[in-house]
Amino acid sequence: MIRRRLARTLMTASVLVGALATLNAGTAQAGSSQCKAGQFCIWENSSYQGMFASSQYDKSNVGSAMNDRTTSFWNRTDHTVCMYENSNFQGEPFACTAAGSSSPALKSRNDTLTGFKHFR
Ligand SMILES: [Ca+2]
Repeated sequence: MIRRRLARTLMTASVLVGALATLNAGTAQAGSSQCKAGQFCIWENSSYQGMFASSQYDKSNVGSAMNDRTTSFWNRTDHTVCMYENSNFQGEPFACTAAGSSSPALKSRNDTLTGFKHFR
């Protein structure tokens, strides 16, 4: 487990710099109001609380700060967004969410999101 986590950390470190350029991340003012129209939004904790990140673009890896921490989400786009357990959209998405859908608490796949992809 520790070894897997370390490998993952090393892997994400290389893409972190690029990811931060377009990923809006922050901890201030938690809550669903953080999520702007047109964005796919994720939070570290249930009920849209804790660390937050959002993007209108595909994210092959959300970065080490948010990797494997997503517990709630809101798809505030007008299209489907799929969530992936692995970086670079490898494997099948573990969930695809319709436009406008949200969840205050992911049940079966809590803390597994690494990337997400927009399907316009
Ligand atoms: Ca979490």
